[in-house]
Amino acid sequence: MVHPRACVVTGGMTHNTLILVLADQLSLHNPALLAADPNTDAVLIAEVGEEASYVRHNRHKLVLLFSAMRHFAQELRTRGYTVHYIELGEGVASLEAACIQTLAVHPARSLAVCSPGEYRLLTAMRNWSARLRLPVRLVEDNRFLASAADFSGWAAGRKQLRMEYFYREMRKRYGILLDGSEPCGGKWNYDADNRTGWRNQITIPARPDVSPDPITETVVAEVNALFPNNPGDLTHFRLAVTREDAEAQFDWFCRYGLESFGTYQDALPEESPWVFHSLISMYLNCGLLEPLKVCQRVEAEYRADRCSLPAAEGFIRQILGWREYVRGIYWQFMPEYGERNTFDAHRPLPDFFWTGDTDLRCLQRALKQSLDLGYAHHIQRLMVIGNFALLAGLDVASVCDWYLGVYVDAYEWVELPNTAGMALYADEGAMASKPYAASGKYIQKQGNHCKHCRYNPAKTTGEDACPYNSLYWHFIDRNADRLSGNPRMGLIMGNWRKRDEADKKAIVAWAETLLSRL
Ligand code: FAD
Ligand code: DLZ
Repeated sequence: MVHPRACVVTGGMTHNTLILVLADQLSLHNPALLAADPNTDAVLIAEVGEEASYVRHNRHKLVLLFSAMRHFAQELRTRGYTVHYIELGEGVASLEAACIQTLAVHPARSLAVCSPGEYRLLTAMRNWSARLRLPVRLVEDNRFLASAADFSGWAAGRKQLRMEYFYREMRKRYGILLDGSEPCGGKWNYDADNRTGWRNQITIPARPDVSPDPITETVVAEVNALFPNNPGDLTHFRLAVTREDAEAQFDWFCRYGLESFGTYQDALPEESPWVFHSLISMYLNCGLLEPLKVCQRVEAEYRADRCSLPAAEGFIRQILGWREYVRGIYWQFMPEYGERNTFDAHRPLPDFFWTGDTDLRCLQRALKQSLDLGYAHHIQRLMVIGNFALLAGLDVASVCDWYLGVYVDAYEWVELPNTAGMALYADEGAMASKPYAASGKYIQKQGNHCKHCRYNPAKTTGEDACPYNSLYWHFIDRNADRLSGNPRMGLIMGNWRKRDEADKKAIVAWAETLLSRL
């Protein structure tokens, strides 16, 4: 293996364009790279302090990105590009500083960068031209299937921006799972077939690991040394850091996971942190995999009779639908979206969010794997951790920071709408038609954690009652004014109103006791 820095070209040749490639843009289809001429242009890839520490990133995420960046630099060099590479140990503070430092040694006539995924960076880059005193071109990120303008066009004049209708447009636009102009099977959505709870029905297959190569091993040592207090247990770093390995992981999923993913998408088993999920968000989000290719491969599995329609549709909906939709919501409403807080939730994050030390089994399992591995599947993020944060009224900004730091796939464009919008309903219903609030009964129905838990999901008050139960009613009670206006909450609000006053008092009082213990 060639050390990335070994190939850095030194000397004062003036490049035509210096192309900055960010850690989450590691694709040969990066539009700034596509326009490049390797004979006259050069690439800059930089590991910098500010990006590595603007939240407490999981160490798995840091290793994934830095190792993937180093491997991508190698790949570009083999394709004839000149790559200037800055490693974290060199102590460069920010992306802007990395550009200044590189341009001082390797002048260029202009700088180009694919538009960043976060509003924070975009705002900074808009000032770069003046600050760096050269033309800076922000090239639209075309690695997504809907641009911000496409989404605004779709959103214009609509009262509600529901994912389902956006998704149908995307299916039509990309000709995915269509028979002529109709959806395969006659229905757009097979969600009802994707919700089976877990009762140990089948064996969950073991996943193949990717063995760390010397570059990854070096990065693991550096990250352990430089980020001793960040979450993430690196004794088991198992992620792919190259396109080939990410594709192999996805291929494994298509062969051994996809069919059961369809059935158990919403399941909460004790037995596995991953269940039948694909584990590809981290690769899609940093450029190692491409969303359209992934959807097309899954459609091909269905067409070849290797998986059912509900499995293929259920998976494609996540990528062609949800992933594109949340990105659309982000760019549609930023920066003000980040300030919203429907329920005025400000309770500080309990310490156990950073340790996983809680005796609520489902929450403990979800928190521990999030901290240790940087991964939790969707229902753990939404209905276990997010639901707890919603019911307990945890501070929206702190919860968002936690999600942004803890997961290997987290970038604000995808994390914020999912956390503030979907999980916490902090966006006043821009995304969800009602809060995803649930009692312990939902968690019991979806999995087998309750069997291993000291709390009883059938009880609402008392030391052995599942805390989700009284917290659920406390949430309903304290937000009754706001929730009563929501037609989808009518039934539940009516049930609460009709309950015996003494019962209601006891439940609210017990929830207050639990909240005071947080
Ligand atoms: P699978 O379950 O196998 O799904 C396949 C793919 O669909 C995923 O890889 C992902 O690319 C896409 N997908 C599914 N649901 C969503 C969604 N709601 N939004 C966007 N893409 C989706 N996803 C992130 O990529 N980054 C985040 O920071 C992130 N934060 C989240 C925070 C909360 C509170 C919630 C509820 C969800 C969040 N998600 C996030 C969405 C989803 O939970 C993850 O994409 C998924 O768990 C990743 O695991 P997987 O690759 O095994 O996904
Ligand atoms: C997330 C991240 C991290 C941890 N480190 C770097 C880095 O050192 N250099 C870099 O170019 N990008 C990094 N990133 C990704 C950026 O923060 C990312 O481009 C934004 O989050 C926008 O999506």
